[in-house]
Amino acid sequence: MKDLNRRALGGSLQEQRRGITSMIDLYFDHTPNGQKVHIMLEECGLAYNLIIIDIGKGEQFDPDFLKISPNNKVPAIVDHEGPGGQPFALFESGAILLYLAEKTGRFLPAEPQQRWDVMQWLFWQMGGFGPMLGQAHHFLAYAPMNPSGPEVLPYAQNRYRNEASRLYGVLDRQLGENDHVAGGAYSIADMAIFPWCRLHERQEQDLDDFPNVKRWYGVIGERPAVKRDIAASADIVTGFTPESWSVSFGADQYRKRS
Ligand SMILES: N[C@@H](CCC(=O)N[C@@H](CS)C(=O)NCC(=O)O)C(=O)O
Repeated sequence: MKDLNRRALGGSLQEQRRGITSMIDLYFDHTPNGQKVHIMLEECGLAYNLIIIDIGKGEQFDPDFLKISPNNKVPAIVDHEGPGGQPFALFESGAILLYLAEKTGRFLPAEPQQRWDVMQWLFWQMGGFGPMLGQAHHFLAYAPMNPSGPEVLPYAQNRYRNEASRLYGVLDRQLGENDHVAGGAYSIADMAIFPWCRLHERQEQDLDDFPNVKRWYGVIGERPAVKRDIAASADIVTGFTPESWSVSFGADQYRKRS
C-alpha cells in the first residue's frame, strides 16, 4: 500500500495517526468517486493526507482498510476530529460529501428547499449517473480489454450507452434552466457529477449533443480546486493484466473472505 505521507496501514487508528498533523485521511485511488471527495477537500481548504489504495493490486481487500471501508471500495475517510472529538471512519462518497458539507457548513445550503434540491441531485448521481456510467465503462471499455480474450457484448453495450445518453439528457435539461446542477449555487451535487462527466468519451457520449452540460462542464473545470484535482489525476484504467482483471472483475474480487 502506497502512502503519500509514507504511512503504512496497520495498528489502531491512533497508532496510524502518530506523527501525522492533518485532521482527515482520504483513502483514494484515481477514480471519479475518489475525485469527488478530493475536490471537496480542496474546495474547503481542509488539510488532508492522501493515502493511495491501489485497487488494481487488490489493496482494497487489506483487512485494515476493510475496517474503514467494509465494502472494499474507495473512497473512504477517517476524520481524526470526528463527532465527540473522536476518530471517525466513513465510506460511500455521497455520505462523505454530506459529512464534510455539514462539518464545514459549505456547499450544502441550510434553506430547506435549496438543501433538498442538492440532496436529490446528489442521490441522482449516487443511484443513477454513477452506477450506470460505471456499467457503460465496463461493457464499452473494460470487457473488450479482458486479457483472457475480448468480451464484446453488443446488447450490454447498447443498453448502457443508451442509458448514459438518457442520463446526460436529464442533466442537460436541468442545466438548461439552472447555472448549477441543483440551482443557482455550486454545491456538492456538482462535485459528485463532474468527475463522471470527465470520462464522457469512455461512455461514448459527445458533449456537443448536450450543450448545457458542455457549458457547465467548462465552468466547473475552471474552478481552482477542480483544476488541482485534475492536475493530480491519473487515468488508472489503461489496460488489465490477468492479476488486475481477477482483482477487479474475477476470482479475486469474489473470493469469499472471512
Ligand atoms: N458507491 C460507492 C462506489 C465506490 C466504488 O465503486 N469504488 C470503486 C472505484 S470507483 C472501487 O473502489 N472499486 C474497487 C473494488 O470494487 O474492488 C461510492 O460512491 O463511494
